[in-house]
Amino acid sequence: MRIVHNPDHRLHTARHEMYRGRLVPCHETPDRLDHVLAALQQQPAGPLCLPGAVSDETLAVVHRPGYLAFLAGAWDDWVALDPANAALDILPSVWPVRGFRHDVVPHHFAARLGLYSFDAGSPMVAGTWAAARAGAACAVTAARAVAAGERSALALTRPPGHHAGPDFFGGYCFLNNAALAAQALREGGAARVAVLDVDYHHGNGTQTIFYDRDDVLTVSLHGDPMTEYPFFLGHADERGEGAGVGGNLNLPLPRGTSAATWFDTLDHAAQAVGRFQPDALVVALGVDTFEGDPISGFHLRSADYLRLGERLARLGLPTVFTMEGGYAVAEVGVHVVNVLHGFEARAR
Ligand code: SP5
Ligand code: ZN
Repeated sequence: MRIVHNPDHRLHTARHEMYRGRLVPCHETPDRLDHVLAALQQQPAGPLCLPGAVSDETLAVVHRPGYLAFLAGAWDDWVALDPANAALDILPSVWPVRGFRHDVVPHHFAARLGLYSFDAGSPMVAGTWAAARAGAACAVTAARAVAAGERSALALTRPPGHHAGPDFFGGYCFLNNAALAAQALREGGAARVAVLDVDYHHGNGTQTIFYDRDDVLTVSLHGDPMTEYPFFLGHADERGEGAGVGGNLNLPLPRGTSAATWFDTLDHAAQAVGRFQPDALVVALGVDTFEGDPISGFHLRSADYLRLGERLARLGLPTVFTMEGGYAVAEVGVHVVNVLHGFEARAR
C-alpha cells in the first residue's frame, strides 16, 4: 500500500478547544500522526511518499472558493483585528442560526469565522491553512495513485477532514480529504465511487458535499447523533436528495455499542457499498471507535482493527484510506497499522 504522508502536519498545532465553558487542551494533536509513523517503522505496510502539487481548482470542486479564500487569509485577518491575537488560537463565538442571512459575507473577521464554522472546538493557528492544504494534497495524490493502478493508498494526514463541508469547518476538520479523494477518483476514471466512513463520529461534511449526487455513495456508521457529536446530522432517514436520493446511508449506533454489533453493522454498510457497484472506494478511517478513546463510546479492541482491514479488502475495490479521528493517542498508530495489515493480508 502506498502511504502519502503530510510533511507539514505539525504546522497545525493548536492549544485549546472550547468544552463546557472552558478551554481544554486539544485532542487532535501532532503526536497522533507521529505514533502512526512510529508504528509503520516497526511494521512497514508500504512505501512512504510525499504529496504532489494540487491546484486551487482541484480544491474548488469540493469546497466553495469564498471559503477557501477565508481559510487562506484567516490568520492574517485574525492578527489584523488585534496584534495581540498572534499569541492566541482562532476560535469562533458567534454563528448565523435559523433566520439569519447566509448569503451576505460580513466584513468583520469574527462574523466570517462564524459564517464558515459550526463549533468552537476546532482552533486555527498560523500554520493551519498550510497543513490542511498539504493534507488535501496527500488525499488527492493517494487517489491519483489508485486511479493509476495501485490497489490501495493511505493519505496519512492531519488535520482530519470528514466534518468539513463545502463551506464550513468544524470537528477539527478544515478541508474534506475523503471527499477530495473521491472526486479525484472520479476524475481519474471511476464512474462511481463509494465513501465508507468508519470514524466514531458521523461524516457530516462528506454527506453534505455529495448529498445531491448519484455518482458518489456516502455510507457512515457512527454514534447516534441524538447523543453524539456532531448532533445535527447523521440520522437514518437522511437518504440523499434530488439525483442523490438513495445515495446516502447512515447507520447510527448507541454509545456503548459492542464490537460484535459494530461489525454486524459494518457488514450492512459493506453490502450497501457492494450493491452500488462502485469502481473505487474511499475509507474515512477514524480509530476513535477504540474502547479506550477519551471522547468516544464504542468498544473496539486493538485486534478488531485487523478484522476491519480484512473486511474492507473483501470488497475487492481499489481503495483510498484517509486518516480521520482517534484520540487514544498512544494507540492510534497500532490501530491504523492493524487496519493496513489486515487489508494487505486479504487484498489481491
Ligand atoms: C475527526 C473527529 O473525530 N472529530 C471529532 C470532533 C469532536 N469534537 C467534540 C469533542 C468533545 C470533546 N470533549 C472534551 C472532553 C474533555 N474531557
Ligand atoms: Zn471522530
